[in-house]
Amino acid sequence: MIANHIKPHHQGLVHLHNMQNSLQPLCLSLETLHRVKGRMLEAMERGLSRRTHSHATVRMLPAFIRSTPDGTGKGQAVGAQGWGPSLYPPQAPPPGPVLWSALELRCQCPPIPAGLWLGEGSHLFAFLATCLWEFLDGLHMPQTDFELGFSFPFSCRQTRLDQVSASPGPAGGGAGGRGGWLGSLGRYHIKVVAVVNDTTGTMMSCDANAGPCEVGLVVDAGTNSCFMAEARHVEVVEESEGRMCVVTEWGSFGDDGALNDVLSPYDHQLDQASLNPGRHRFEKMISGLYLGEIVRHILTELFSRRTAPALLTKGSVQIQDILEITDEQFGLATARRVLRALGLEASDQDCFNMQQVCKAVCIRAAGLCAAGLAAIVSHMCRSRELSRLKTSVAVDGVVFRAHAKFSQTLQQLVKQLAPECDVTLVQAEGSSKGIGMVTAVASRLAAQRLQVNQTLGLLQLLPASLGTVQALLRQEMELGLKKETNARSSVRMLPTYICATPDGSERGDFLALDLGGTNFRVLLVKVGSWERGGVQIVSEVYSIPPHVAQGPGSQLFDHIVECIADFQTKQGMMGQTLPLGFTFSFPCQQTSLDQGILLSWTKGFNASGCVGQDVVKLLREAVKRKNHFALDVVAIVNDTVGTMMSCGYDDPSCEVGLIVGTGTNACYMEELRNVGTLAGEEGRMCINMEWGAFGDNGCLDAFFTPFDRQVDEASLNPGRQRFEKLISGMYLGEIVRRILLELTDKGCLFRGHPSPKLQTPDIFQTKFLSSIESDGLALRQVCAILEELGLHVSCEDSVLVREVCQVVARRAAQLCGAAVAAVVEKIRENRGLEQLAVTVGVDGTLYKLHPHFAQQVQETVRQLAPCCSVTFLQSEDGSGKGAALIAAVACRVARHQRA
Ligand code: 0WK
Ligand code: BGC
Repeated sequence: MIANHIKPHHQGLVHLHNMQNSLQPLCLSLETLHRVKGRMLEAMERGLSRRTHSHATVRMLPAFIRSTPDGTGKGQAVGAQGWGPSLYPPQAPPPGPVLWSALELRCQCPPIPAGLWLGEGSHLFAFLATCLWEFLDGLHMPQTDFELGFSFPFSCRQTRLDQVSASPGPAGGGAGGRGGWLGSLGRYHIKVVAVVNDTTGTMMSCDANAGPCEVGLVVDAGTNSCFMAEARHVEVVEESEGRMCVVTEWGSFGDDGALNDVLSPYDHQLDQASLNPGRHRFEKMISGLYLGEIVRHILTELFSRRTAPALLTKGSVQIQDILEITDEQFGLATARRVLRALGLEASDQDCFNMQQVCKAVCIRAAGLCAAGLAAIVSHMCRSRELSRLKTSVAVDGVVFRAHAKFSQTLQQLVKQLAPECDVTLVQAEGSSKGIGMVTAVASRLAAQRLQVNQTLGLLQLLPASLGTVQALLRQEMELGLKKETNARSSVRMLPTYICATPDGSERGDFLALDLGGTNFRVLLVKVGSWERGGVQIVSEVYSIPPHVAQGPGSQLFDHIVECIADFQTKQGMMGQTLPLGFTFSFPCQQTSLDQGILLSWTKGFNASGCVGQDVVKLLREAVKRKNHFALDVVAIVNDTVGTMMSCGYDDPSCEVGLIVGTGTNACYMEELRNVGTLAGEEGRMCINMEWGAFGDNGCLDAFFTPFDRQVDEASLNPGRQRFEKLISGMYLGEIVRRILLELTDKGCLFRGHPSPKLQTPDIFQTKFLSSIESDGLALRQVCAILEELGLHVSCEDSVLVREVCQVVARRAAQLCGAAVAAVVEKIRENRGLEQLAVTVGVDGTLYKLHPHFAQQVQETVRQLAPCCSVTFLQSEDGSGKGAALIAAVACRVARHQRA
């Protein structure tokens, strides 16, 4: 496909047949290029994989650049570029120190003495430092502190954007280098913020407004490429979120023999005579340092009958000559000049043949480059699970710039080799601007990280702080248990009149209501022997609309009665009066099992005329009002108690009930002797802690961040349920939203532009946290959630939003864990045990559905209560079952008392 264009011209020294024979090995069919692309993809995978990375030929080195310019980079930075003998034609910005500020470029270009390339590395770096110093002096600027971006076009293993270890490179750059060669330079303080490969500088020099440019390609003395990979595929780095620029170092592709069937005899000759035989095989077929030698080897073969010393001299054919010779207009004249310089008196035919040879060598280089580039864009398309990828590729280097046909061939072949990708080649404005961009992006990201750490640092709790919360809760528990101090405690430690857990002898059918969580449920619970299947439940979910939850109390209880009636009708139970257990998930002061005075509403409820009332009475009054049926309420229980009972039915060592859902709370079996608000010394009683109100007396103020205060002030019950507002599902989304607004305001998110939706209270639901944090969710889906909120989202935005969600949810889980640790430690001490084994029955959507919450609670409990082995048992049937079991126990006890 590539070289079949040789037409006979004046019959010269070389027979047409010989020409075709000599150039045949350079002819690569599309099919061959597809094969090369396939092998490049495999080599890239090996480079990305932690298992095969160390011996991969295409090393896929992470560059620690996580984003490409978004047009907001600003500031002033110094760039320094050091590399081998200058290959740059006059119009390109020369190597050497540059000053970059807001797209203004100033530079200086001292030639680097060749000797320094093969000498002591420290000498080379000392030379570069001196250049920079002189350059800065030349600027006559008062400023002495500069941030520096350093383009170092050799393969480097980076551990951070500003930290590298250089491995010996091919392009004459033998000297080893370290990033630490700067610091204070006379009166200047230079902070190296970025060391970048020239491919990265090239990619970053793309104009941000020209659409995504996520690939950099250099075809100069050497050749190399980089692209923005999915971080989770770059296994050698910890980061798994967002993107990570990877420098392929594709020059060494084929060093393992993968290109043996593509290499021509000229390539082998060149390689044998090179500084590093057997290495950098791909580079030696493509880049400017070698194309001259390939041409010379072919000419040596073609003019074998007339050899001149110059023709046999290595390096006697220069890349500039080759590039000029391929020029349709002036090429033949240059060919004559070069052949004469090689000691050959050339005919027109010889010049024409020389031109064909140069074209064939360059076209093959373009073809191989296209196969490599196609592999990269296909990999990006696949790893992002896209059906079509659209990206620009920034290209730099003398071979690409000076050879018009090279870029055309490259563009055409990439289209054929990667038809699923829409690739635009963009000639880069030189990597100097790119380095400025990298430095600007690096300092922008560094500044942002500082802001983010400051903001999120407020929510990060050290083990000592969690220990303090544990101790403070214990203190409040003790206050709450004592009659004299109960009123002072923020944790009301409410007796529930539950002294025993089910013993399995309970039998019968019971009605149960479950109010106070996400859903209101009516349940029919049949309690039978284990043999007969134990407990069977039929239930129906009903909603409690906000206007009912926050309207007149009578309306709320009428609504409840309507739901019961609907349920009984559906179950064909009309006319039956079953004992009923009422799970009422709000703080109630009980004086018996079937009487509970509502102390305050919480969560989204605020029905009037209920606080201070016996809610069982309110329910009975509604039943009378509605006159649909009779009701036999035998027990009112808190959802924590219902949950403990429900789990206790399967696991008798379940003595703690925990809810982390819309609200949060816990109960546990306390020694009656410790319950100062009740008479009696023997036995135990279940205490509903109402820990949601922990801190309402100010004891937790040190832990409230400005975001927590904002959420509290905007809530239905400011100043109350402070602990709940740090932990439960009703509030976490709102805390996240307020942090996102703060970070947007600081320019760290969404380019500083919040959407109207994001400014709407309660719009960021807690379920978003669970989905955003779920491991399998690709960032693209995080973007989708945020775009739903009318936001323009970048990859980094998604990563940061996920981090905010993680920090808020982790704090909630840790605080919850500290509270559970306080409870189980209390039980252990109550019983004077060295070690306590206990089960905690848990329910609540946040605990059950958040991907990491449960595990983080358990981890915290293990740390803070090492003498307790705590099993967390998730309740399957909710607390309605528990309420029915409590009703069953109450009926059993009542029957025995009547007997
Ligand atoms: C299910 C229980 C119910 C409790 C709820 C809490 O059956 O009593 O109130 O869990 O979780 P939420 O629905 O608030 O997430
Ligand atoms: C209520 C508790 C309830 C908890 C979990 C809190 O708001 O005060 O009674 O147990 O939510 O639903």
